[in-house]
Amino acid sequence: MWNTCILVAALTFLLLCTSLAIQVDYDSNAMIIDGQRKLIFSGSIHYPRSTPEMWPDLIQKSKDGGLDAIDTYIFWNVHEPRRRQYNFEGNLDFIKFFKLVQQAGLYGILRIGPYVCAEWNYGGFPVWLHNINGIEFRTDNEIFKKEMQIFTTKIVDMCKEAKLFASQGGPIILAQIENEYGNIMWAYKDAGKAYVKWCVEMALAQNIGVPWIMCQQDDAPPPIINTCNGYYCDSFTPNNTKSPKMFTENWSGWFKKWGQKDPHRTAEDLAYSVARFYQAGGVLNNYYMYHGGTNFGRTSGGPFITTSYDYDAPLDEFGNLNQPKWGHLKQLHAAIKLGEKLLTSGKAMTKVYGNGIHLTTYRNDETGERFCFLSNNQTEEANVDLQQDGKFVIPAWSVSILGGCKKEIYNTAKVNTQTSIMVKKQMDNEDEAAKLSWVWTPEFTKDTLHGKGRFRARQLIEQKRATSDVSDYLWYTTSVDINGTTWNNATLFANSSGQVLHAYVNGKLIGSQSGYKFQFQNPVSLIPGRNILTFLSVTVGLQNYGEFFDLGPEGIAGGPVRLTDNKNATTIDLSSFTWNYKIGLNGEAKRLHDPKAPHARLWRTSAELPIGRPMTWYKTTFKAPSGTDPVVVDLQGMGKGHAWINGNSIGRFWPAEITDSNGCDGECDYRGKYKDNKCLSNCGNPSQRWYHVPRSFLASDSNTLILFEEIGGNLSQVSFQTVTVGSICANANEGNALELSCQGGQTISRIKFASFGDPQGKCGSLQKGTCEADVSLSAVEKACVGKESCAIDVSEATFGSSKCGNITKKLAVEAIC
Ligand SMILES: *[C@@H]1O[C@H](CO)[C@@H](O)[C@H](O)[C@H]1NC(C)=O
Ligand SMILES: *[C@@H]1O[C@H](CO)[C@@H](O)[C@H](O)[C@H]1NC(C)=O
Ligand SMILES: *[C@@H]1O[C@H](CO)[C@@H](O)[C@H](O)[C@H]1NC(C)=O
Ligand SMILES: *[C@@H]1O[C@H](CO)[C@@H](O)[C@H](O)[C@H]1NC(C)=O
Ligand SMILES: *[C@@H]1O[C@H](CO)[C@@H](O)[C@H](O)[C@H]1NC(C)=O
Ligand SMILES: *[C@@H]1O[C@H](CO)[C@@H](O)[C@H](O)[C@H]1NC(C)=O
Ligand SMILES: *[C@@H]1O[C@H](CO)[C@@H](O)[C@H](O)[C@H]1NC(C)=O
Ligand SMILES: *[C@@H]1O[C@H](CO)[C@@H](O)[C@H](O)[C@H]1NC(C)=O
Ligand SMILES: CC(=O)N[C@H]1CO[C@H](CO)[C@@H](O)[C@@H]1O
Repeated sequence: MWNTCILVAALTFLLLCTSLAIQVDYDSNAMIIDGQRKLIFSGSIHYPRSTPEMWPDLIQKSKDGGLDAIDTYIFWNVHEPRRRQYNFEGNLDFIKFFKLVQQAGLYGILRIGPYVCAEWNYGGFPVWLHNINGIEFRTDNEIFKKEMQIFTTKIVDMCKEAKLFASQGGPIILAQIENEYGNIMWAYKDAGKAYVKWCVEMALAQNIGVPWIMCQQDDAPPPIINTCNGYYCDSFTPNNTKSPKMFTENWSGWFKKWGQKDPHRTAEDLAYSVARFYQAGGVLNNYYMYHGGTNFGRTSGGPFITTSYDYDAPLDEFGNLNQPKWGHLKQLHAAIKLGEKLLTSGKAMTKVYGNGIHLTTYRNDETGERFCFLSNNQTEEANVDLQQDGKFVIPAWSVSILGGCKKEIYNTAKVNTQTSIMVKKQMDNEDEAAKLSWVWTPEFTKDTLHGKGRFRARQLIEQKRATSDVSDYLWYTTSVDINGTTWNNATLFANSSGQVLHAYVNGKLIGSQSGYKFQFQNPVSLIPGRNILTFLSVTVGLQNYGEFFDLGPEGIAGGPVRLTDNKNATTIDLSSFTWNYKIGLNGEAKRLHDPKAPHARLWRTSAELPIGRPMTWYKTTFKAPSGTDPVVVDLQGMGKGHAWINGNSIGRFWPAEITDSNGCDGECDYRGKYKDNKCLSNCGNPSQRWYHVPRSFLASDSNTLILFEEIGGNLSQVSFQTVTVGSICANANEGNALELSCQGGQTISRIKFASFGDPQGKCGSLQKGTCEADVSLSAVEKACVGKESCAIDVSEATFGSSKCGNITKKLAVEAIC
């Protein structure tokens, strides 16, 4: 009976606890949550960059990877697309996202901003905000501050209502106001300082019961915690000595722009950065990103950020494990957590050995317990003699974590996780995939090409001002009368502030150009009398970073636009002519992207499908690939435009934007400071060829893909594929276990290579060394073939003698899923 009583009491206590306040506190060495001193591993997952159907899996994989917390920004412009009209549906339901985080038993970090940067369209600001008279962003401006306060309060109130703050028993342990303002504050002078002060007061008055942070804001007054963003934050210390050391954006990789190669940050270097941070007293590390995801719709920032926001994060764009990064970090988190008690006590001593060798010892003087980090920041391996604790070899640019300061339990440069090489698989029935049958319809352009618009002005209006960013597209058109003469040798000049410009004379496309800011110049021929000039100006994501970035013009803002007759050097400045404007495409107004819209008769079936035709809509139907692996559409051959699946945007596409063919050669060396031009791949290819089609956008039977092609494309290679693990490779030293696994229910079908001895080379080109055990291949085949995952003890007990003599042997395997 007595036991039952305790049990009932304990259960009641648990039930009570779930709805009770969780106290979040901190000091310089720990986050203190309900009295427990903790180190926090956090990862950024931005809810609008995936789908609600993906969230539970992404969150679970984060937890399995050893994270304690999930961090997200809040994206103002998608939540308030029109002033005071809010949207929190579907993948904008951040409340549901945080509830799932809570259900998984993780903490949440709420980064409201509401300026977020994030390679997000206009840094998260709605464009209507820009168009309010008298407003000035991110400074001591009453109109801006009022709008920012209204939005911040709305988000805080929604969280409070859903009881999401830890102080209410919810998951959110930290909240952030503003974002990296310290980087650009100089430009706002005293008004910037007043603004920061206001941000702090406004945030504190929200009364959320958990600490507020500001990143890159070294003058943040207490109790606001200033945090660090970057590739490395080991040398960062918050100004307030009471604040914990937090790394809010440790960039796990990098984002990509149209035309740029694929960035890659190695698992070894990312682990090095994180281990160095905790070695130097770090308390909270947040991976930016842990899952990058996809810029659906027109959400990508820029200009020129790609639709994929993969970021080379531990979870790839589609939610697959990015191995070995995910597994290598999981082991790092587990290793550091072994020292959590000692690390959060803050009793640390660092001994510098010279040559970039640092030994940091955390110690409990009462019990004598110790935990060590031994780091080497040089590009050569080093031998260190720790006397009675032993001799250690520390690989170049690495950190060893030493349990009890005696035993290496982890080294950031020794990767013991499999490498998974992801592949794109054609649909089972390839014939069917090849046989996508298309219908098409031209974008109706006769109106604007004939000089008609919806409103007019005697000036060249800035694009955001004209469109409020409801579309990427803005038409500018005017006419010029050259009277009785012919200008058969003339030049059209237009000064554009970006990002893409198509120019038409008398209904004919004469040239296109793209860039940040550029001067379009093209030969033209004008007929006697009236000539019509039309420009289609296109944005590809609005700027998201920099001081006064919000004021950066887009489109043919102010021009000038000029026509020059080269024969007699006469120039007409058209800048203050009467210009007719039209916002958006006719197809957008007609909702051509929506297969449910009643336009059946618009779509043409013709034996000859137009190829390379600009301004064309295409439509096809297809069956969803079977299985659960993520789906992509391969748009190789297409030019530039926008794609929709069953009416849902999967983002802009631009396969015609090819990357530079140089700069991908050479070994990817993890050693030395990471830069975003290191370890690049995908040279000379479309910068983005595959586009994510979330499974939840698909119906089991028939689905519709609609493309708007702006510059001309060739549909013959468009197909649906799935993304899955192709081959997997792993290495493990004698005495460890080697683990392999496929995904999505696939099994290991074949062992391509296995050698227990001194194998050489890397994944894809592994080779036998000077010696190996005879049964290497057969033993691995026996353990793994036909299984989804397997583990092998790497020892002579498993393999028999390797005939290698007195060396540390290792097992290397390449298998096919
Ligand atoms: C905070 O520290 C930085 C250098 O770490 C220094 O430049 C800055 O002036 C300090 N700010 C305040 C408000 O103390
Ligand atoms: C390595 O550490 C030393 C201090 O021991 C420091 O002076 C040096 O700048 C560091 N080098 C790199 C590449 O971080
Ligand atoms: C053509 O004639 C009109 C009317 O006289 C005049 O305004 C215009 O400037 C002339 N165009 C050119 C190119 O000379
Ligand atoms: C083009 O426009 C920019 C403003 O976006 C202006 O600074 C520049 O002087 C203009 N260039 C020319 C050639 O007029
Ligand atoms: C156009 O006129 C310029 C200036 O007179 C001349 O140099 C050029 O050769 C001409 N081009 C053509 C195609 O006639
Ligand atoms: C130059 O061209 C303009 C506009 O077409 C015309 O009015 C003028 O007479 C021409 N001048 C000469 C010298 O040909
Ligand atoms: C379209 O692409 C296919 C496949 O790459 C190619 O065979 C064909 O020639 C292309 N058509 C045109 C008109 O370029
Ligand atoms: C093997 O190497 C270890 C360490 O180098 C050494 O202590 C041991 O005596 C060697 N054993 C043999 C049989 O050579
Ligand atoms: C805040 C910070 O450390 N930013 C750095 C991040 O890394 C890039 C590239 O190395 C640097 O240019 C930034 O200064």
